[in-house]
Amino acid sequence: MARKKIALIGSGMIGGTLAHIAAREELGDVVLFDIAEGLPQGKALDLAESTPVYNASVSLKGANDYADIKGADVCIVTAGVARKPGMSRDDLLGINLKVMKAVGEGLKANCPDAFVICITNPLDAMVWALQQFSGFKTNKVVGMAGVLDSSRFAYFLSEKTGVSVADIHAWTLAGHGDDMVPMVRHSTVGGLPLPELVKQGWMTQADLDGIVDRTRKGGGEIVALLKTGSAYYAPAESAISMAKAYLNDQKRVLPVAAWCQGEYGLDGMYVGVPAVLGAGGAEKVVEFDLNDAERAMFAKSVTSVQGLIAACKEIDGSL
Ligand code: TXD
Repeated sequence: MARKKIALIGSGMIGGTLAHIAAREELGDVVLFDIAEGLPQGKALDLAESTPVYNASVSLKGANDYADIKGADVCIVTAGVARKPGMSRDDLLGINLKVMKAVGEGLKANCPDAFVICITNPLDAMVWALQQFSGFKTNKVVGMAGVLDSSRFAYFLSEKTGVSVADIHAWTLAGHGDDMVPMVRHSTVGGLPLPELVKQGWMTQADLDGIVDRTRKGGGEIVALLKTGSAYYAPAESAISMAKAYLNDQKRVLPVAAWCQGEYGLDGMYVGVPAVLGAGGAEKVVEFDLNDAERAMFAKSVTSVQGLIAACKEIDGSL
């Protein structure tokens, strides 16, 4: 069997980290693509020169021409601009929408069968735009945000309780904005739902509320510390877990921005929900039962995403 081909569209902080993990884990041959000349070539060469150290039998190539991603099995898209302190994810919309148009056309022409993972912000609107511009089936285009947000949630819970992250299952749903919905009732530490942990005295309700709030603002916390850009290690690891679920047909249930048609009462849009990821891409959306308060938070977040999609349509009349 030939090696798989992983195309990384955007070779900045997340793109470079993705290439590093993909090479170390021998997921396949890696093509780093960017509009900046020299950047993808330099990162690819640097990484290729590291492969003899850990005996990874993969090739890495930098490219400025979409022809080089021909036949890719997985494309992970980070192209665009990232947040600087003081910016919201939504401030990136105008610039990144144009980038999604170019990327969508490049993917359509060169790797029509690829599984596409969009990371570019504002995530839920950009994954929608990318699916529209590429014309790919909705199950083959997903967005990465929920795995990251849930991982942050799990990390904060681990820090508070002292329980290993391996025994924590945390979920966040809805849009990748500060109004995302951390699922308190559905998240567990050692099998116990979070409200039960409060009851048993593992943490106070105020502690839990603080963790939920910190999760929602987790991206901004990193931006404020780094000052020159946004998070990249955890986002890259998150997208790799999704790529592996597809490449190895793992049927993992991961929170991703998936196309919902009917599920959660939605009429054809991308938003963060748990979905089964396997060789068929996003194979099935998993529906959590939401209580009134959760449904209201979910609806608020969906309304924000719908606002961003309306803004995309206003900017680009072809959408
Ligand atoms: O959870 C999530 N989805 C996210 C999303 C978590 C963290 C960061 N998130 C977003 O990912 C962030 O707001 C950005 O929109 C993307 C990429 O973040 P990264 O930190 O990797 O940004 P960089 O380092 O600025 O890299 C972007 C690269 C840069 O090298 C540009 O030259 C390139 O994108 N770029 C392009 N490549 C190809 N084609 C076009 N048109 C293009 N325009 C810019």
